[in-house]
Amino acid sequence: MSLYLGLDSSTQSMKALVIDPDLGKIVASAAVNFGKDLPEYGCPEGVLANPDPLVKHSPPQMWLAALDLVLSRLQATGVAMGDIRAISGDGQQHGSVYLNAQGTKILAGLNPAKTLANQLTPAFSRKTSPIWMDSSTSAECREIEAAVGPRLQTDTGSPAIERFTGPQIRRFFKTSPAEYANTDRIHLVSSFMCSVLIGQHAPIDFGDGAGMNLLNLKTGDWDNAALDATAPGLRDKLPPARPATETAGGLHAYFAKYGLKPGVPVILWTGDNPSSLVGVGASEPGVAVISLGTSDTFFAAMPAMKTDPNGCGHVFGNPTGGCMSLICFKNGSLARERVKEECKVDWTFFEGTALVETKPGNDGNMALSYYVPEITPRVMTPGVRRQGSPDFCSGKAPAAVQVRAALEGQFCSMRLLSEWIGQFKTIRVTGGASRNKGIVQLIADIFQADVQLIAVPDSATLGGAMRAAHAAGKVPLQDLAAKFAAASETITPTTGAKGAFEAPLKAYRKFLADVTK
Ligand code: ADP
Ligand code: XUL
Repeated sequence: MSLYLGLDSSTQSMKALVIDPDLGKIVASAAVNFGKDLPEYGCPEGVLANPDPLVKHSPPQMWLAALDLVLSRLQATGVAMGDIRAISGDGQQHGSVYLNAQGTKILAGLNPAKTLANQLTPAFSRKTSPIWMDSSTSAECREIEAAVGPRLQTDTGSPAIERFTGPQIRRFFKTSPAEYANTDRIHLVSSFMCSVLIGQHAPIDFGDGAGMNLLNLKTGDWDNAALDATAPGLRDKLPPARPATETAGGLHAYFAKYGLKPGVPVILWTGDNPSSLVGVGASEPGVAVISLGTSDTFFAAMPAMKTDPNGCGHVFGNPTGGCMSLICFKNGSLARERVKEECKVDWTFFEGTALVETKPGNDGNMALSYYVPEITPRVMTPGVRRQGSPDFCSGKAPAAVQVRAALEGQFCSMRLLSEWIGQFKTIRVTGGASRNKGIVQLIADIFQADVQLIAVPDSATLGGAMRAAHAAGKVPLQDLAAKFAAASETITPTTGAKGAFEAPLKAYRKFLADVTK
């Protein structure tokens, strides 16, 4: 039997999934929720509390504790761990982990009698890891942009962006120069978790590496001007950048305690969005993907590299070769959760009542719900922006009106701000909120596209297992996509919805222009 393991180190959880390509079946899965299962780390939503709303860090030990726990839970399912032939995975993008010179030795000598978190604690030169939700680096972004100029966007795929790793590294160098000097290696979450599995420093792949403002996508190497603009001696602190199809190394003997075979190939990890591109079977151009996880993202494989004229979107490496485009909305699921709490309703209300009791356009009641600083469009001051009736604007409208406004605001913004990526007849949706049929129908109506659901909502985790089977087991990606990522259901636009969203889209275009003035 040849099994393949995918792991996903995301914002709020660590997931594991094992596939059997011969049977075309997922044979086991396990998950660890940081808030519920590891409350000792004080991160109910995966992030440490901080008095500054712009600062969002997580403890890297929490990810290590979650890796130990998810593997023991996977083993407890009774799956034949010894038949796992290769492993790959993905991490939340942009987050970074800082190791001192002891890190290399500690990784190599991992002792199965101790936990990963305990053993690696002395290896961190920066106690906490900035993650993608952080927006504290505006000054550093301006400095990097001034130094590199417009070719930062054309060559690395993005202008300088607060959550990207380069600006985060620059801020660390400026605010903690001694700790920066004491840093021997800087990893992304993805390359860090991969390094732990192999007990040595793993490369960073082109998919996740492109989220750093440091990788030249045209040469496939770190960009000297971007490195110089970020921090001194940075090239020596970064692992090499390599294609996601390469093997990082063999599994460290530490993991034999979970029944895994030491030495099985570990394929380079990538970012969660690039991994989802594979896991939803959209690694060839033509189909767009909407991922409704903690963040909402819209992405697609690109036929040719082009950058966002609005300066919000990105180009990343496609883990199967070439490039992918992406826009990310920080006020995704977490904003929907806030609206749900404020309106004292549940997800079934989002699915039915809210959208049945109101009509497209919401009688002109519009909301742009920025509970935290937003990435797309760039809005640094949080707050819900409302337009419409006096009752609605003072937050007194019925719950159904407020829920529709929040959802229409999110998905009209997504439709308008993804125009540079292209228009798509088919969109695949994934992530936790994709199980909400009300949200999915609204997406079909606003985008005027067929929306396909995939049987496996954890597409990033699945993408890791598929990439392992492809790279190490030589299983063709098309076969894997046909077996694991076929559409389970297609939702078509409601008859008559086309005209219904023309005026609201026009109004949201103006609203968005006003809030970003
Ligand atoms: P991540 O991988 O970023 O940790 P997931 O893809 O697991 O996130 O999605 C988690 C989110 O899914 C939760 O924050 C929750 O708000 C949302 N969610 C779960 N079920 C529903 C539902 N029925 N309707 C809408 N949103 C949901
Ligand atoms: C993408 C982004 C988020 C994170 C967390 O650019 O910042 O989607 O990858 O999911």
